[in-house]
Formats: sequence, C-alpha cells, structure tokens
Amino acid sequence: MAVLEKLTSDDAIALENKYGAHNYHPLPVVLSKGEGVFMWDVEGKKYYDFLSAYSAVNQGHCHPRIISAMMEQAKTLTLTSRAFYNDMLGRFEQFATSYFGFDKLLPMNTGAEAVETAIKICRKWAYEKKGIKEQEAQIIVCENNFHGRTTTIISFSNDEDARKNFGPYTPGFIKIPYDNTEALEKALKENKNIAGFLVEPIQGEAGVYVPTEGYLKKARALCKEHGVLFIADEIQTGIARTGKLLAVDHENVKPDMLILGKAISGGAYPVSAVLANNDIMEVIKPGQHGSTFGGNPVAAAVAMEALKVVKDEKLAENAEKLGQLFRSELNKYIETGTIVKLVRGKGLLNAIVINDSEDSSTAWDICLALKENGLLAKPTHGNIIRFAPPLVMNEEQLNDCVAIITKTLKGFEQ
Ligand code: IF1
Repeated sequence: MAVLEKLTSDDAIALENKYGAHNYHPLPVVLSKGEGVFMWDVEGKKYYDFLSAYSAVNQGHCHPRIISAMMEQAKTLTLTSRAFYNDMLGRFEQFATSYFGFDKLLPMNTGAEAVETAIKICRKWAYEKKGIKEQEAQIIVCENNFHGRTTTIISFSNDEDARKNFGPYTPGFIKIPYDNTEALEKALKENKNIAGFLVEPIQGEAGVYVPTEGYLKKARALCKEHGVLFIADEIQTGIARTGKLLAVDHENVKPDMLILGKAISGGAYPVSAVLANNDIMEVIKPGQHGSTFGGNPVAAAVAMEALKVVKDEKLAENAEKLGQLFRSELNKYIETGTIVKLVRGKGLLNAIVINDSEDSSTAWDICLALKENGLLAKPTHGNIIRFAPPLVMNEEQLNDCVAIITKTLKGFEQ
C-alpha cells in the first residue's frame, strides 16, 4: 500500500474547498491527532480542545479503553443488519437500560435519527394509546431549538439558515418560547391533540441557555397532568457534560423518552439511542422502524465501554467541579475586563457572551486568536463562544486554559 503523502494545512483546506460541499465554515485549523484533552494539527502544533466535537468526545480523544473495545469488536464482527441477531446488541441494551433506568432502548446512529425516532414513537403512541385522531397529533417544541438536520427536524427550527428553501415542511409542531412554563401550560390547555413536548434541558446551539431552576420539573409535571410525553433531547447535554449523568438529573426529572447521541460512544463511532418504558416503546412493532447500521456490534461494544468510562473516571463529578472553577475564574476576569458580558453554563457546558453587536465578527476573531494561543473553541449564534472541553481534563489543565482564555480576551479590550 502506498504511503499517503504528508499534507500541509493549506493543502488540506484547499482539497476540502475544491472537492467538498461548502456546508461548513470551519476555523482554519487542520487536525490530524487527538489524545485526551489535546489535539494536534498537521504541522504538529498542540491545542487544548474546547469543543469536544460538540460534546461528543466527553471521555477525551482516542480513549484507550474505548478504542480497544472498538478494535476488538471490529476484528470479530462489524455488521449483521437487524435481519439477524448479534451477540452484542442485547448486552448493550441490558447495560444501557439499567444504566439510565428505562425498560427498553432503540438504537440508531446519529442524533437526528434518534430525534426522528422519538417523534415517530411519540406520534404512534398518541394514536394508539392516547386516542388522538390519525394525522392530528401535535408535538410542542421550543423557539431556538436545535435537534438536527433532517427535513422534519428543520421544519420546526427557527434558524433561517437551517430552514430556508428546504420546504415543504413537515406539519404537526407547535412552537413556544423556551424556559416558559406558562406558555407550555397554555399550549397544553388550548389543544387536545398534543402528543409530546420535545425539549433540550439546556439549549446548546442557541448559546448555552440554562433555563430557570425548576423549569424542567414544572414542565415535566404539566406534561404528566395533560397526558403528554415529556421528551428530553440530551444528545448534547447528556453523558456527564453538565455535571450530572443527564442534565435532567439536576432537577430529578425522569423523561418519558430520553434521546442520546454524541458522547454515548465517546465520539469514537456514530451511536444514538432512544430510551423509554414498555408502555411507550411497545407501540413499535417489527418492520415499522429500523436502520441498517443501528445496533451494530461495534456500536454496542463501543457504547458500553464509553458509558463504563464515564462512571469509572467519575466524569460527572469532575465536570461539576471544573465547571464551578471555570465560571468563577472567568467571572473574576469579567469584573475587570470589558470584552465579555457574562459567562453561563452548567458543568463543562459553558459559553461567554461577547460585549459587541450580535453581527460583529468579534467572537470569530477571538476564536482565531485562541487558536494561535493553543486552544480551540467555536463561536455560536449571536457573538457567543461555547466552551466545552473533554471531561477528562484535570484542574491544572483547566487553570492553564483559563490563563490562555483571559490572556487572549485581554488582547481584545479597547
Ligand atoms: C452540526 C450545534 C451543537 C444537538 C441536539 C440533536 C442533534 C444535535 C441537542 C443532532 C447536534 C450538532 C450538530 C452539528 C453542530 C452541533 C451543534 F451547534 F449545531 F448546535 F452540538 F451545539 N440534538 N448538534 O446538539 O445530532 O444528527 O448531528 O448527530 O453541524 O449540525 P447529529
């Protein structure tokens, strides 16, 4: 086999520009290696990762236990399809249902597929268990949500970039303001055809909006009162990211349906899942839903090991502790600095709001400067920078990162 020629960053960027669809505008850094909290570019420069592939790599890059589980399984059996049983899926299902406390799991691959799955189960449950007339079920969603990129999911997005010219859109969704239980109660009272309420426990893409304490608990109670399924999209907030195994755990809330993705595999392999109890999951019968790759043996082996790592390495506790430290250190800077309005978040899912107009390029420029200083983060909507390092970070590394961030921010003060 011919050895691949070594690429420079410029070469790699030029290749993507020429041969790849332009559906992204990445930061100009070309990565070729990752280990724990670090990544290296093709020129060998080392960076702290402060994005974790959008919270997929919570267990750190190339975690040896996860990679080893993946390699062992990949050498043995990779894919059977669900036309046959395999000897890993049942083990994973038993492990994950006991880990998260549900009767059953339905495996898929990407986050958007799991959200689609939850929507389908919710609608079917509404027709077959709740008695809503066919075609009339409605699902309540929140303004500024992010649940993925499929046609149905973007139908209820209010991000024009994600939506425009992709219609016609899927009907059946009612949008209400986030973090507003009055709006939820009103919507539930006004419409007898509500099947479910789909919500992110913290809105990630919208800019890491942490709802008022008690919001999730109240919303959950309202759903129960009205016989509506409470569906938590924990694709980004789950798996220890916010300082608990799930973000709903902060309010001791148990969803009717739990959607997981990203870090359920430690970012090593695309794995997603929907979890629910029997009364809900049993509406899906053979032939009614599926996926060629969903529940494959590699996914099962990887996800089991990735979830074990979360507990064995106490990643939720670490995220909670380092998150407190991160926000308190940044707040010290904000007291005297002028470029950051505020820091918010939970655990190690945080964001800073830049003190500049929403359409200025300051957040982007700061991310370019952070990159020069050895730390990779990405702006999100409205001049906000999301900070989400792998949860395997230690205190010394976090302090090192705070120093890089505050030094960089100081360079942007007038
Ligand atoms: C992109 C954001 C993060 C998600 C929640 C479902 C999905 C996601 C809560 C879909 C995915 C990703 C997708 C990625 C960017 C990224 C993202 F900035 F767009 F919002 F993480 F913050 N539910 N989020 O956050 O999961 O199908 O991608 O596996 O570029 O679309 P997926």
